[in-house]
Amino acid sequence: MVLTSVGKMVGLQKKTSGIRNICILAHVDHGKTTLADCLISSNGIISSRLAGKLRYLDSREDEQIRGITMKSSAISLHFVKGDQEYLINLIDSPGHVDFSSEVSTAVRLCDGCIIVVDAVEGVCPQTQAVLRQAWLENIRPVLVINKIDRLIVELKLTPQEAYLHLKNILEQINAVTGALFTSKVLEERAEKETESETISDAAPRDQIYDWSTGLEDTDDSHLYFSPDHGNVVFASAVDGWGFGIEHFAKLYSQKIGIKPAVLLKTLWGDYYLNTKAKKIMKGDQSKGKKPLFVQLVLDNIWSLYEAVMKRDKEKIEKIVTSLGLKIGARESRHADPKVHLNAICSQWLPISDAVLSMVCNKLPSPLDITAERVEKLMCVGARTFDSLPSETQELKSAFMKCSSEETAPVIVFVSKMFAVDAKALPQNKPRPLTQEEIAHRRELAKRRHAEKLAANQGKELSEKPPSENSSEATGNAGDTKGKEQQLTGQAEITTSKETKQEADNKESFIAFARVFSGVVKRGQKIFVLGPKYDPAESLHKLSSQCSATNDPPLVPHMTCCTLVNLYLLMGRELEDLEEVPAGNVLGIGGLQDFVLKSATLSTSPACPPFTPLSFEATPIVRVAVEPKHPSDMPQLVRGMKLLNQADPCVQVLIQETGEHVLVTAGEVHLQRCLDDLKERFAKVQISVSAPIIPFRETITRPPKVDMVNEEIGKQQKVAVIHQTKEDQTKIPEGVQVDSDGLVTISTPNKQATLSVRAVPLPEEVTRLLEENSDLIRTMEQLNTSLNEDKKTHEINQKTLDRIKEFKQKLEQHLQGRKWRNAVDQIWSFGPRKCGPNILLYNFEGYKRSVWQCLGNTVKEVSNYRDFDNSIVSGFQLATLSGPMCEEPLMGVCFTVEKWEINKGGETLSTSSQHVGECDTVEHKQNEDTPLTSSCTDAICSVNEHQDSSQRVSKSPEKVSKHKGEISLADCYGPFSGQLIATMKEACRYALQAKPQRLMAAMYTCEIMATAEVLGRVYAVLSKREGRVLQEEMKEGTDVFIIKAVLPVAESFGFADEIRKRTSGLASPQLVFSHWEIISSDPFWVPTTEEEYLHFGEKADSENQARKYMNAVRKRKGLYVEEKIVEHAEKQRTLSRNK
Ligand SMILES: Nc1nc2c(ncn2[C@@H]2O[C@H](COP(=O)(O)OP(=O)(O)OP(=O)(O)O)[C@@H](O)[C@H]2O)c(=O)[nH]1
Ligand SMILES: [Mg+2]
Repeated sequence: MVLTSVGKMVGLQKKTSGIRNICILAHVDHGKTTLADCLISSNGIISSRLAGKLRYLDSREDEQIRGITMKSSAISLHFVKGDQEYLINLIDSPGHVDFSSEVSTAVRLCDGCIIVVDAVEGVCPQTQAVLRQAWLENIRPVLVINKIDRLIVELKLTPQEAYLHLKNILEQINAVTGALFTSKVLEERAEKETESETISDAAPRDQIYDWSTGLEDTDDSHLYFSPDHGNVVFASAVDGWGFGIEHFAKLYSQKIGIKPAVLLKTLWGDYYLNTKAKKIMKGDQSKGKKPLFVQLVLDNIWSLYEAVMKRDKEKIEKIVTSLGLKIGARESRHADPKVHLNAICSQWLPISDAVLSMVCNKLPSPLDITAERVEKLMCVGARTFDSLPSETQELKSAFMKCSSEETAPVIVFVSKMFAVDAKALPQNKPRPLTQEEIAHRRELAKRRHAEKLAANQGKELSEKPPSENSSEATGNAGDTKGKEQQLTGQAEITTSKETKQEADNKESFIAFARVFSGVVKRGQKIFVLGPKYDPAESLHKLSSQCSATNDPPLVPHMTCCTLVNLYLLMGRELEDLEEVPAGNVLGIGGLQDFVLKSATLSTSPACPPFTPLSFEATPIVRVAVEPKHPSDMPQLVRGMKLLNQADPCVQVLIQETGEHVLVTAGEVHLQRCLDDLKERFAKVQISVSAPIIPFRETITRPPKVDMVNEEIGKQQKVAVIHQTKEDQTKIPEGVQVDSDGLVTISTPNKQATLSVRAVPLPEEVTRLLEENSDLIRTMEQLNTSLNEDKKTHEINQKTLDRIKEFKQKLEQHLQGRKWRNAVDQIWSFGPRKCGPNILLYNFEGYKRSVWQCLGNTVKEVSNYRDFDNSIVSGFQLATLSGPMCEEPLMGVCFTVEKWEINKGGETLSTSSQHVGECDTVEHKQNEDTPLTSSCTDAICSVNEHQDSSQRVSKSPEKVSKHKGEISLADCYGPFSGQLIATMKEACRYALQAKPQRLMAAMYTCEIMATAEVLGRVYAVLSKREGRVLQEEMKEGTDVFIIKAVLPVAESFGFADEIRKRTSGLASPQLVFSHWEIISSDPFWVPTTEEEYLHFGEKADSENQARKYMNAVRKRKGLYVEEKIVEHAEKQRTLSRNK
C-alpha cells in the first residue's frame, strides 16, 4: 500500500459526501487501538506486520507502558471502494473510566462510531456508557465483535457454542439500545401530550384515552445491530481478520447457487441448508441441524485455526491454495503459529476492508446531519430552538447544508485543546530542501568561499612592501566587512538557536476541532464564542455588517482571534494545511490564549455556543501539590494552568487554605496529570500530598439502639441523656439548647435573637436535591433576576414544568406532621445556594419563597427583608463547613423557628407561629422521657432569655437613635455581619445537638474474575470495607461478574492490589456513585466495662468514622483530641535483642 500524499487528502476533504467522521468506542481493553492499527496499516502508515503490536495511536510513553489509551487522537485515512473514494477521519478513544471525558470530546466531532465489544467479555459497564453517549449525541453506531479468536483458542468453544455465544452478545447490546430508544420515545410522547393538552385545554376534552405507548407505531428496526443489516462485523484485530456476512453471502451464492440476497437474509439466524434440495429451511434448532452461520462461516474459521495451531502442513496448504492466497516463506516457517495465522487470515478476510466498507455504507457523511442533532447542538440548557433569535435560527440551514461555499458562514466547534511538543509542529520540523533552495545555498557557499580566498590574498598582500598600501586598505576594508558579515551571521545563528531552544521547551496547544459549515482558512479572523455567549443579547448591539475582521465592539463572552495554523491530524504527525472545508476534523494552532478547554468559533455573531459536552465521570480524587523547592512556585502555577487547558476533565484550584489542588477522575488519571505536570508543563520537582478524601457531614435521628446493638433500656437512656448533657457543657454561655435540639442564640449586641433547629432530611429528598442541583441553580438565577426587576428572557415553559415537577416530588417525600407546609417555607438551599441542604422559616410575619419563579410571588415584610440575606448567608456558611471536620453538610434541614429584631425600641416578636404547638410537642417529649428536669430547665431558660432579650430591647438607652433611624452598627461591627455569624453559630450548635455522622463517598466497581481468583477478590474487597452487591456468572463462560461498593477513602491502590493478587486476571473499574452515611458515631467512646473490653480504651480499632474525622482534622490543621503519650511509665526503647 502506498502512502497517501497530503495533496490527495486535501482533495478528498473537498468531497463532503465521501467523508466519514467516526470514532472507536468500547470498554477498556476491548481492542480499539488494535483495531485502529489494522485500519491505519491499510494506508501504509505502519507496516501490516506491526499492526496490532505497535498501537500507533497510543503515542505517549505511559500509554505504551500501561497498555491503555489515555487520550483521544485522530488520524485521516484514505479508502477506495469500487470507484468511490472516501476520506475517513478516525478518532480512537480511551476505554478506561478515568478518561471518559476524552470520549465525550471525540463523540462531539463525529457523525458515527464503531462500538467494539470483546467476544468473551461481552457488554461491560463502559460499553453501556459509550452507547449512551453516542445516543445522546445522536450519532449512528456500527458494531465490531472483536477477539473471536479467544473463543477458539482460550474458551475452546465449538463453532455451534460460539454461535450461541455471539447471538447472546448481540441480544445484550440490542437490549441496551432498546432501553435507550424506549425511554426516548416515551419522553417524546409525554412532551406531545403536554403540548396537545395545552392546545386542547379550551376545547372539550376527548374522552377516549389512547393507551398505546407510542412504541408500537415507531419503526425501530434500523436501530438494532444485526449482521443481516450489514452493521455488524465479526473480527479478531490481533489476527488481522474480520468479515461482515455479505462477504460470505457473495462467496456462497455462486458455490451453492442461491441468490445473494436470500443468503444475506438467512446467513444469520435460525436457518439451515437442506443440501439435497439445495434450499434454505427455517428452524435449525428444533431439527437438530447446524445453523447456516456455523456451517458456512464458523466451521471454516475453526478448521483454519486448528490446522495452523496443530501445524498440519497439508491441510494448511490445501486451505491456502483453495483460497488462492500467497503466503511468504518467512511467515509459514515462523516459530510462532500466530504469525502464520495472521498472514493467512489478513489476506483472506482483511479486517480493514470489512470494517471500512461497513463504515462507508452504514455511517452517515457530514451532509446527512439530522435536524434533531443540529437543534440539540444549538440549544444550550433549557432553551428551545424556537426561542432563539431569527438570525440564529437561520443558521440551522447552514448546518444542514454543510456547505463549503465562500458565502457560507464558518462554524467550528473546538472540543478540546491538546498539547504537543513545539518541535513536532510541521513548521519547526526540518524539511527537505527544494531544488531552488539547494541552488541558492550553493550560490551562497561559493560566494563565501570566494570571499575567504580574497581575504587570504589580502593578507598575503599586506606582507608585501608598503608601495601597495592602497590595495591593502581596500583589502582590509574587505576583511572587516567579511568579519562583520561573519558576526551578523553568528548573531543570526545564536538567535535562531535561542528560538529553537525556546521551541524545545515549549508545549504548543492545538485545538481539536471540526468545521460544521464554511471553509476555514489560515490567517482568517473569527469570533470565539464562550459558553455563556448569548446571541439574542449581542445581536442588537452589533451592526448587521459586523465581522471579526473589522474590530467589532466589545460584547460579553465574545472575542476575536486569528486562526494561525491549520493542521491535518495524522496520529503522531501533523501536516500543515492552507484551508479546511466543511465536514472535516482538523487541528487549529494559535488559539491558546483564546480558548480554555472548548469553544465555538464562527464568522457570524448570530451563532450560538454549542451545548457543553456532557462528562460522565465526576472528578473526585484530590491531591495538593507543591514544588520541592519553594522558588519553583511560579513555574508550578504556570504548569497547572497549562495542565488545566490540556485536559478536558481535570480541575485545578487554589483552596481557601492556599493549597494548590488537582482534582482528577481517578487514580490513573491522577498519575497521568502528575506526570504531565512534572515532565511537560511545570518541569519542576513536585511533592504531592496523600489523596484528599472528601467527606460530608450530616445528622441522624437519635438512636434507639446503641453502638453495641443493644436496645437502649431505661437506665442506659439516662446515661445517654447524661452524656449529651455533658456534651452541651462545651456550648458556651449565651446559647440555649433545649432537649429537642432547638438552639437559641443572640447577636453580640443583643439586638436580634434566633432559634434554629436541625433535622435530618429523608434520604430520597437529599437524593432529589442532589440530582436537581442544576435546576435549583437556575431557579436561584430566575429569582434573583425577578427580585432585581430585570427584564429576563421569558422563562422557558419546559424549565417551569421541571420546577413544578421538582416541587411536587419534594412534597411527596416531605410528608407527615413534621413537614407540614415545609415545601412552601423553603427559604434557601445550601451550600452555594444549590446544595443538598434546606433552610426553612417557620415563624409568623415572614413570607418568602424559593418558588417565586412559579408565579406565587409574595411581598415580604420589609423589616426582615433588610436582613434576610444575612440569615441566608449564615446558613450558606454553616452548610459549607460542618463542625466535625469542616466538610460540607449534606441532607440537613435547618428551621428558623424564631427571629427577633429589635428596632427602635420596639421588638418585632416573631416567635414560632405554632408556639402552642411547639409547647405541646415539648411536653409530649417530656412524657416520653422520665427525666424531665433538664428539659424544663431548658424551657425555663429559653423563656428567661426571651424575657431578658425583651428587657434589653426595651431599655431605651441601649438603642442609639440617629435622625429617626437606628444605627445597628456598634462596637461589634455591622449588624448584618453579626447576624451572619450568629446564624452560622446557631446552625452549628443545632447540628451538635443531634447525633452527627460522617458520610463517605462511595465508588461502585464491577470486577470480572474467573472462579479460581474469586476468593482473592473477595479478600481484597472485604479488607477495604467493600460490600458486594451482586455476583453473577457470565453465560457460557467461567467468568464471574461482581458488583460491589467501596469507600473512596479505601480505594487507593485497590486496582493495583486486585491485579497483583489475581495475577492480572481481574481488573476493576471504579466509578463514583453516591454518598453513604458511616453508621458509627465519630464521638463515641466506650463507657461501660463491656465496651472497654470489647473495643479497648480508645475504641479506635473499630471506630472508622473517628479515624476518618481525625485524619481530615489533622490535614486541615484543626485541633484533634488525641492522647499522644499513653502509659508513659511503660515506654521503653524497642531495640532488638542481639
Ligand atoms: N486475543 C485477542 N486479543 C486482542 C484482540 N484485539 C486486541 N487484543 C488485545 O487486547 C489488549 C488491549 O488492546 P487495546 O487495543 O490496547 O485495547 P483498547 O480498547 O484500545 O484499550 P483502551 O484504549 O485502554 O481502552 C491488547 O493486549 C491486545 O493485544 C483480538 O482480536 N484478540
Ligand atoms: Mg486504546
